[in-house]
Amino acid sequence: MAGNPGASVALIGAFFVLVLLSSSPVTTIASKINVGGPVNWTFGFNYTDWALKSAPFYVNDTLVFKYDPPNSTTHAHSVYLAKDLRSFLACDMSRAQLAGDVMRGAGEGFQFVLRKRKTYFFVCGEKAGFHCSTGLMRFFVRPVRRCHV
Ligand SMILES: [Cu+2]
Repeated sequence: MAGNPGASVALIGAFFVLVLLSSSPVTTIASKINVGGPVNWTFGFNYTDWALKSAPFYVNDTLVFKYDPPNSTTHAHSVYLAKDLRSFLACDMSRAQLAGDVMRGAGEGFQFVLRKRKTYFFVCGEKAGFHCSTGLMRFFVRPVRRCHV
């Protein structure tokens, strides 16, 4: 092909510029993740499964828990942090720490930022652990640091 060598060089140059642009590090914007996706924070959804499928979570990501305040048609929900794996597995609320009360999930939802690189054990604290155990309203996440290129 007897093309114009100058044009070819320009094309190759443009190609490499595009490759460089597309492979440049993505700006590290933390994500906002709606817990439970379209079903939000509700009784009977498998949140352990959801968390496994939604991993990885990153430090400074925000979890959003949406749940209606208690009324005549909906049950109350809440967000607690279980003390440790043992309390989490047993749905033992006695040492759990309140994060979002029954009113906090309204509207835009209760937002919880995963600030530390540690394991967070989230549970619904309603009905003395019944929502946690039978209602499957529990999951844990361990956020990781984003890689910086
Ligand atoms: Cu609940």
